[in-house]
Amino acid sequence: MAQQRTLARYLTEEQRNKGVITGDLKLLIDIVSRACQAISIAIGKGGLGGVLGEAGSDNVQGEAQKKLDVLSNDILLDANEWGGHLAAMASEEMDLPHLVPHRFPKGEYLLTFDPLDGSSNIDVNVSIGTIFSVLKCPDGADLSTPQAAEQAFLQPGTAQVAAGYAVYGPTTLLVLTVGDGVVVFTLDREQGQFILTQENVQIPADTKEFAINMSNQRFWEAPVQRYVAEMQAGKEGPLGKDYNMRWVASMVADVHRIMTRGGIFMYPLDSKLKDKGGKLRLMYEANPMALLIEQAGGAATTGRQRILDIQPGNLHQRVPVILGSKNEVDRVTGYHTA
Ligand code: AHM
Ligand code: MG
Repeated sequence: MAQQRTLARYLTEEQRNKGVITGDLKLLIDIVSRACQAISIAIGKGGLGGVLGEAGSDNVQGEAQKKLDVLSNDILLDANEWGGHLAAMASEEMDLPHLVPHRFPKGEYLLTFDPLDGSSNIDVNVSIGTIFSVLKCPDGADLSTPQAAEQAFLQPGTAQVAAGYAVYGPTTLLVLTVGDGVVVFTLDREQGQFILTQENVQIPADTKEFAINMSNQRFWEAPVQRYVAEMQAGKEGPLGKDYNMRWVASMVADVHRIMTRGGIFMYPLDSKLKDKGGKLRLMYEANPMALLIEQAGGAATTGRQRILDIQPGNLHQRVPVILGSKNEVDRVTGYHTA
C-alpha cells in the first residue's frame, strides 16, 4: 500500500527538499492545523457539547458573536502563543492584535484568522470553516502595545507566505498554500491526522456556476447587474450558456466548491455596503482566499483591482470580492473597468 502523506510529512518535504518554508513556518502551520482539529471536534459535538447558540457579545464589527466564534478564537490563540514562531496574531473577532505574552519567546511571523467563517450556518448544521493567513513581521516593527502592532499587519496580500482554510463539512478538510500550489488534506478522525488527498489543485478557467446573495440584487452596481442578468439570460443571452446558482453563505464552502469544480463567487460592493467598503474582510477572508485561488490558477479582484495588490489601511478593512474561474472573473472585472 502506498504510504500516506501526512501534513507533517508534506511540510517537512517542502522545507527539506524544496526550501519553500522555514522550520518556524512548518511549526506554525502544524499548530494551526491542530487548532482546526480541536475546532472540528467542538463543532462535531454540537448540541451535546453545549457549543451552539449566541455568546451574548458583539465583536468589533458590531456583529453578534456565536459561542463557537468565541471558542474557536480562544482555541487558535491558546494553540499559537507558546511556540516561539509568532510575533502577534489578529482576528476578525478581536478589536486589536494579540501580542505573544512576555513569558513566551517571540518569532518572525504574524498570523491572522477568521476563526469561524459562516457563523450564520453554525446552528443549522451547514458547513463552516476557519480561514488563516501568515505574514512576515517587518524588521523593527513596534510591538510594544496592541495598538502599535496593528501597523505591522498592514501589508498587501502579495506578502503572504502561507494561507489556508479548514472546512468543517461532511469531512474536515485543510486546504493550504505555501506559495507552491494548492494542496488538500483530509482529517482522518481515528488517526487524528491530516492526510494529503489532493495536490496541484487547478480551477477550470471557464464555468457555468455562480455564487452571489441574490437578495441584495437591488443594491448592486451596474456592472454586477449586467453580468448576473447576462448569466440569467442563459443560452439565448450574450454569454451563450445556461448557468446554475449556488450560495451556501459560508465563504469557505463556496470557495471550496470553486476549488473542486470551478465557479465564480461574488460579494460585490453595493449601495448598502458602500460606507463599509464591502462585506468581507481583507485581512481575514479576501487576502487568504485570493492567494489560494490565484495559486490554483483562478483570479480574485474587487471588480476594479486585484485583491492581493490592495495596500490595507486598517486591520478590519472590508473589500468587495469577486473570485474563481479566471475567464469569468476577468469578464466581470472588465465590466467594472470598461
Ligand atoms: P462571518 O465571517 O461573520 O461568518 O461572515 C462572512 C460570511 C461569509 O462566509 C459568507 O460568504 C457571507 O458572510 C454570507 O453573507 P450573507 O449572510 O449576506 O449571505
Ligand atoms: Mg468570515
